[in-house]
Amino acid sequence: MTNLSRRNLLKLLLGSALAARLLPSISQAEPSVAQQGLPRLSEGGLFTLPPLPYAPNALEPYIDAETMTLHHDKHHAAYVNNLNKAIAPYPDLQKKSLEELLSNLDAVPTEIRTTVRNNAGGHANHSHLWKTLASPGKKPEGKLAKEIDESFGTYEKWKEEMTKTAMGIFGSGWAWFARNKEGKLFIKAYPNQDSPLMESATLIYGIDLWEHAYYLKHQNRRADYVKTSLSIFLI
Ligand code: MN3
Repeated sequence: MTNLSRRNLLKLLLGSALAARLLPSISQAEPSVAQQGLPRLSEGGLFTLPPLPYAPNALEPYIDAETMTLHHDKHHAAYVNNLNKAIAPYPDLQKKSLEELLSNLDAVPTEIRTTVRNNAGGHANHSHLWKTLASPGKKPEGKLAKEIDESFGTYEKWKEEMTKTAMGIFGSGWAWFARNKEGKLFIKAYPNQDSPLMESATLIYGIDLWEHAYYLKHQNRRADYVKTSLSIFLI
């Protein structure tokens, strides 16, 4: 090997080592889709059901395994399947993320707009929910805890506001704690599977007020379920 080619080889090796070191920071700088951590489209243009990030019984006695299994394997799966069915004839829509679909529903053809609203919303809301249920008794920490105090007074007041919002929902819907695109925290009720993503907000924590989320365990005692939900989330 000549000196020149040895030098080139060295350069190449150093270059790839440097690239490997830089790669993690490049991937961390991905846009909002990755930050929200919502499922992306597969290469085939289909949405897929993300697996539960824990065993179905992991949150007992707070959430029973049967509810968790039905909720994820049947209800969430149905939103994914219905969304895929709706966008199947529209190759352009199959390139869009959940955020892109939901934040610009006017770009969705009228004949499937409600179906996409309900099912993309259902897919996004549930995908986020599974990731935030954990660690009983854990409270928000650090910057978010400080922001909650600034925006709502205290963590207890924030809980009261979440409870009031959740209990005020008539029929099925969600109480969402989210951050609007200006960076402000808010709590708001959404009907059906509507999502703060429709307003380009970032999801933080949602309480699913559909009866399928709690009826097996709590029956008509929605207040018990809301209290439970507020005791087991991890932000
Ligand atoms: Mn649900």
